Amino acid sequence: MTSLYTDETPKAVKEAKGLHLITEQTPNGKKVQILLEELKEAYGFQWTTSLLNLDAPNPEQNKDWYLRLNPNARIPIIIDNTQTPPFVVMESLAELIYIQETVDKDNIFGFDNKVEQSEVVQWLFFWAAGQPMQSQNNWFSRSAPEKVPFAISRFRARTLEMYGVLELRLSGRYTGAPRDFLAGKGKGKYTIADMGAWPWLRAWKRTGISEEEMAKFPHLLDWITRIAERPAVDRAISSFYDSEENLELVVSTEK
Ligand SMILES: N[C@@H](CCC(=O)N[C@@H](CS)C(=O)NCC(=O)O)C(=O)O
Repeated sequence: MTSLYTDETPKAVKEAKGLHLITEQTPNGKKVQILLEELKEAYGFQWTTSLLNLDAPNPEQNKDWYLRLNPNARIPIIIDNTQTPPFVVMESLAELIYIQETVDKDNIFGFDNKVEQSEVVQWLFFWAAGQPMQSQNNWFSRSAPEKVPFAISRFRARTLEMYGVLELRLSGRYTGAPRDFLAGKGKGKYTIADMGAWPWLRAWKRTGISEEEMAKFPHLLDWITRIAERPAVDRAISSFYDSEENLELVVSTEK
């Protein structure tokens, strides 16, 4: 039987017990970090973490030991060592669903009710499709080797369109009452649907959106603040998950 691990796989990864997270302090990593920190607070849940320096000269995510775990060469991933054989989950939003379904027994961050849970899935899918607008906007406006004005204005407009959809949902314009969170009856409940989108939305300034443009989304701004105030979220975006700050957790096969 082929193994998940090779001789090259860092010890911290292959000897991990329980749930092991491989991440870095980026918006996609933060989604999963938030859920795990929330579960720690709600249930005392424990897991272990490894960090990858994504910008290293010879980055680990492109090496065989990592591609064996995630052919998409991206973080975050989780490895559930309570399964036999250990089970890997890639794609941050799929990881939120897997962890919520397996760890959150009381459905604190999801719903028993299939109709409300469908809203969670709808908003996760919405954001899975919307997020690339923001990441492409960031790449074309910050990293592209040449300026392509058409691409910048296209992705910027599509990012603002996505923000507008979230604003419409939260404003309650068509339901008569504003909502606190994306999914669930009434004002909604804080769930993985919010955790999946929040790390990108909170970074609106870095995306180049102006205060004036953002002022058109007052309910979205309140939602960003509401989630930012949670202690688990504060821990999830702390330097603990930053490979430049927490060297002890960094895994590398470089000599
Ligand atoms: N759709 C993936 C995207 C993951 C992703 O793009 N991760 C970035 C960091 S935010 C990454 O690993 N980049 C490393 C690289 O591109 O080499 C997810 O949601 O998990």
